[in-house]
Amino acid sequence: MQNLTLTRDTGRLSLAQRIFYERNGFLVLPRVIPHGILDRCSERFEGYASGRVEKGITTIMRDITDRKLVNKIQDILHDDVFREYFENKELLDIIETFVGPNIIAVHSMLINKPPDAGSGSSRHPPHQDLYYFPFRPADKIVASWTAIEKCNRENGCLHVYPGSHRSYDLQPHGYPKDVVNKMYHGIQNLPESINWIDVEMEPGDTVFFHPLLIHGSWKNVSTRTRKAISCHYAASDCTYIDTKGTVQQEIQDEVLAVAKRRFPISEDTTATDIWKLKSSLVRGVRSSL
Ligand SMILES: O=C(O)CCC(=O)C(=O)O
Repeated sequence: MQNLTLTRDTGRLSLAQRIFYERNGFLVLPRVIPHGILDRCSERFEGYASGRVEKGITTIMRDITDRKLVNKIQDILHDDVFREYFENKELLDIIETFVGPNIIAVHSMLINKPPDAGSGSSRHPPHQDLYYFPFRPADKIVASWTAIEKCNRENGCLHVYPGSHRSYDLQPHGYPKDVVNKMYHGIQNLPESINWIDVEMEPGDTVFFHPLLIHGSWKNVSTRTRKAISCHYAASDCTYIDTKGTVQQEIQDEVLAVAKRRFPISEDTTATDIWKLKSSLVRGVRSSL
């Protein structure tokens, strides 16, 4: 029997599925989330994007080229409609396989990806999500990303670099030279020869991936949107790290600066305080995170 270190046997994934995740750093499962939940999330997104729903702590992100286009809303864990997704029992049963029984939702978003406004800004450059997270261990963090609408190459599906969670440590990231949206940092020096796998999905299908997996999403060259809802979950016994002087310092400073501009928070607030405020216990008991 193989030594499996990234998953545990909770009876929810087969051995073959666990081995696939351990080797490749991602796993796609069909029909995890019912369409009714996705329809309600999609409608709620339109409420935030149009300003009909009071945004509160939610961040509304706009396309850098066409500011009318809302391409993402972030920090939506407090919203009862979106919580139907983030706290979905079947979803959390699967998450338990990756992070164990005590689960904190640490980062939440609904990504809209409208048809490209002409500059290529709908592309999300290749990156590792761990770059954004000031806590460890990486192996106890997992992303879930669920298609709300059909996702294919044409409307800018995710693409992944299988096995990169094992072959790459956390890489330096930064803004690429071409046009990208705010906070869309990417890895600067990737080999040209990567065999990207396109993750084409139907509504309700969900991909789970490791935070060191190198991934991005293509430009939307279709005339339709590509909506998806996503959450990162971590074991509640993960611990915060000091990012000062590391490849993560720049992005943590950016997160903190944005929060200080938006909210009346004291000068000594740290990026860790912001992450604590943004996260929410969804199963089991809270500890260090
Ligand atoms: O949904 C997308 O287009 C990209 C999402 C992604 O890679 C991320 O937010 O880390």
